[in-house]
Amino acid sequence: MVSLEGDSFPDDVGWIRSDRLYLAGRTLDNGAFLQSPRIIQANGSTVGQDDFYQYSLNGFSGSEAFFAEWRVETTGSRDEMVGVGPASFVFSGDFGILYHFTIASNRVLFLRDSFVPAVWVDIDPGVPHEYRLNLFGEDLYEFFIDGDLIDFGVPEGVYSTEDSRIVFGARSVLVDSTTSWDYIRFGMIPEDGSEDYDSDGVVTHDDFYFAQECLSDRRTGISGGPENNAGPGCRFTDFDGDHDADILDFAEFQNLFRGP
Ligand SMILES: [Ca+2]
Ligand SMILES: [Ca+2]
Ligand SMILES: [Ca+2]
Ligand SMILES: [Ca+2]
Repeated sequence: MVSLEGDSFPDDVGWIRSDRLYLAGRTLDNGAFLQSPRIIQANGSTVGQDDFYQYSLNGFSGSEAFFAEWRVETTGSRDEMVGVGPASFVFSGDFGILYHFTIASNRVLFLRDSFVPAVWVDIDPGVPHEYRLNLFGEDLYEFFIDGDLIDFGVPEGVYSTEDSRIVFGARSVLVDSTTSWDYIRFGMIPEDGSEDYDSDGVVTHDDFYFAQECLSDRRTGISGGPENNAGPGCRFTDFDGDHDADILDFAEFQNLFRGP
């Protein structure tokens, strides 16, 4: 499992920063990684800044159950989408299969490739949203926003393969914008009820970080507490299998807990 929690710059924790001509400003703020591309004048023309990062999925190639989840908010409107802005998150690679997300303040575009219909989704502006893609080999892909299943189907092939990589970033196309990434996480989907988020076979403090998050109901996309559907990202901590993440599940977390 790889996670970028917004308290470090991506290139300090294993991501490769793309070499761009007009790099956007960036900062860390209260657990979020912020990118602030601007429209600038350069060499007599108007250009938009951008900033992109990539991470190789080589270590995950051929996974039977792979997920990526990211929580992001951006100020750029849907007008930016003509130039693949303001924010994008891409399951990329050198060959055919890909999953491509363009995210604006109030709209999301999900593309698989040019032969299948694009999926457009309106979202509430001004709040972060949680996005998640589950990939089950050749059998199934599932796309969620804030825990709601938006699109699913049979993939055109297995992802990831040896050339696969995740790419994300922000770009100004027509206007200045700010994109705030609360986190980006990806890896093997942990077993339901295992309490082992990072699938390393032991329940430790690293898993606690994610389990306690699932108990919250104060953030968009997370519905902790009894009788709520805790969503696909919290199945690992739903020990009793009733779809919620509550104190009963957490009691089992404590039983399995093996220290830091
Ligand atoms: Ca964060
Ligand atoms: Ca673990
Ligand atoms: Ca319960
Ligand atoms: Ca439960």
